[in-house]
Amino acid sequence: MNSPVTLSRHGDIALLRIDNPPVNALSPGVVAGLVAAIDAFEADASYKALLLHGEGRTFVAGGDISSFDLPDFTTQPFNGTLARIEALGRPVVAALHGTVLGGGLELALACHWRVAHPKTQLGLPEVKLGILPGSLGTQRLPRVVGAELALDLIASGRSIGAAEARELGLVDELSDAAPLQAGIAFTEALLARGAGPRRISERMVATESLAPDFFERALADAARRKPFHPSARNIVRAVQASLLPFAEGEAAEARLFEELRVSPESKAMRHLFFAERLASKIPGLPRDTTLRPVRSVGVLGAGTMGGGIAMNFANAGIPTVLVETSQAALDRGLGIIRANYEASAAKGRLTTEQVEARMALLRGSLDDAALADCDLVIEAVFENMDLKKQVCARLGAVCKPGAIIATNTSTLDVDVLAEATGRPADVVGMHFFSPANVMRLLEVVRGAKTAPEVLATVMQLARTIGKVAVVSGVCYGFIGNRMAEVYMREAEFLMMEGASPAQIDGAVEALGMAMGPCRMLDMAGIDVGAKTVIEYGKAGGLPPDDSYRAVVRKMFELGRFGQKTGAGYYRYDGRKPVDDPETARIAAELAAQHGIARRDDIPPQEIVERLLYPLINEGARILEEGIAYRPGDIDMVWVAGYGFPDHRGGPVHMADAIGLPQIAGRLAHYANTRGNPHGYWSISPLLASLAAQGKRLSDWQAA
Ligand code: 3H9
Repeated sequence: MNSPVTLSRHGDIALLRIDNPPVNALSPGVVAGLVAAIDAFEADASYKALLLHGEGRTFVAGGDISSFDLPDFTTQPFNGTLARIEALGRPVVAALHGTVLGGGLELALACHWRVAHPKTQLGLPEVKLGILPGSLGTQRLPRVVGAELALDLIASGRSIGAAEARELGLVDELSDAAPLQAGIAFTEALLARGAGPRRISERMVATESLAPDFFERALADAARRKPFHPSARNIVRAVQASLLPFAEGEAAEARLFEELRVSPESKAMRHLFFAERLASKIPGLPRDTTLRPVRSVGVLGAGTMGGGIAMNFANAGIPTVLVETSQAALDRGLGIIRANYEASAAKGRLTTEQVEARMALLRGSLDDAALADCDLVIEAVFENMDLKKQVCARLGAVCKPGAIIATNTSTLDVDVLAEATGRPADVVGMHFFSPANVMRLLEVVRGAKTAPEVLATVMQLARTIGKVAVVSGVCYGFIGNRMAEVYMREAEFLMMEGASPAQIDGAVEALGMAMGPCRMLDMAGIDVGAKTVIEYGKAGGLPPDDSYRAVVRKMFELGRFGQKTGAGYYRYDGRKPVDDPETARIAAELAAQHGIARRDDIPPQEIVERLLYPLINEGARILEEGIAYRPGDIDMVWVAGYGFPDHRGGPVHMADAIGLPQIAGRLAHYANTRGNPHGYWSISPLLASLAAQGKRLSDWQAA
């Protein structure tokens, strides 16, 4: 097999080319190729310099993440090669372009000189994988930019542009030329002026401006802000070790890296890296499916959802029209959008010009006819089947042929809505999550008749607007809300049995959930949640059980709509939720009404199991019914849409970590101890069978 690394000659310069598509990741083959190339370079004294460059769209985007799980994985061969590169007695230049990330930047830092295309992005994003730069990034970067900035860059994982890198001395020169040409010109100029090797490892980290307790405070800060991510703490320790002699820092980094590589947190986050990329691939849909152009978007409904949805497109530079039924509603919707943008500007995230440019892309109308020219129209009216059917029928008539019609329903039957348009092939579900301009998840609901190019177009568009798109089949609540339904069911039963919202939320927040179920629904709106339950009841979906979601229905009746009305499950002191005796009273009253026994000592472990195990069980049903294509899609939905902790890798990954026999055993336990009314605790056949075979849910594949 051809090596992904080749060495060729250009006059006196040895050209080392890395060609490992798609991103030139440092696979074992690339590392072996680097070793062979360095051997060849060392053996040929006629070369005056070595120039490294990457073929294709980028230099090197990092270590090969898929190799980190190999049983014999070690950074040693690569790190040893970096030491050899840096030690070479003739100048070594890296010509950078694309995304110079992780091990790619570490490779560049081992070279003596760096020239970059102005569009190059440079960074050490390992923290996003729950690890730290393991090939001397934590040691060389502080020697160039100082410990403070190095810690900021490594701990955040953010990239910087080439111009900033040039100012910081990370890059020596910028060049618009193609990377190889830029590298050759730079190296020839170096040789002409007789410049030789320069080694970062021989420098000292500047410490003059560093506060004496800098690392102590940084460590405390990491522990407080990222309690679930050991990488945050190890990164501080590794950067601190850069103050030691290089070899000692190197040893510290290697130990801290290895600790993280084998940690469950990093495994979970690496799983999510690949799950996110896999989610965009749709079985049976060829990559080259023709896309429909989307140059303009219409959004019907300028409420919280509609406004947030419109912002996504304005942010991506796509002109968007918002249609409402009254001028007041339209003014209000556009006013909220402007206020959101201005809040971002006040925080320095947008300039005033950007605010105005985005607002200029948005226009309002009271007339459906304004939607006639749009390539994509998304309806975002209230979650009510009759209303949505009427709206879909109107859109079917008004939208131009070839336009895509999307519904933002969060639970309703997309096939019914698709038929209502009279052109079901053009219809798809685009379920945004609130706040729609912030949350990364987009559930794309594939109807029975959705045309392949409609699906492919929407998946591509999701990328354009920065969303993680996951395809779901049609069912009540799709992937996310269907699972959330059983989670909320148990939250409410626990409340009626005597647990407070703070106890319920606290139990799962202690695992790292961004927000427990009660705070989540209070924020999304109790009214929204209750109407969904009521609609589901009308459609015949609810179990014949009056105690089912009795709390949310009662709260709705009482006008306790959550944060927006100052009270829901909690009472609100500004935005701060506080336990409300009124909730306890309502829960106790409902318990008495429905004959539910009360306890005042429900342990956190029971709360966790009763919230999460039914949710996992429902996930298994979703897989066996083919609603989700793969287990990782479920994990992405929960991490990107519901604040499920990334260090647990999503509910499916977490279930496998706990062990399916344990989950199945506890579901059976609750069925025995609580009775199994309406099949609440019945185990999904898939979960039961995988548990019995000692298999994992993650390994499951549709037949
Ligand atoms: C590291 O470097 C540790 C070191 O400190 C120590 C050890 C040396 N490995 O995202 P895309 C695949 S840790 C393996 O869709 P884009 C990806 O799965 C690493 N595979 O493209 C996908 O495959 P497929 C530090 C990788 O243009 C394809 O490439 N580096 C890797 O939207 C295209 O990816 C990072 O964390 C990899 N490192 O974005 C950078 N990277 O076609 C991670 C990509 O089969 N990568 N693939 O689905 C990224 O952030 C983005 O991929 C990048 C391109 C910005 C580069």
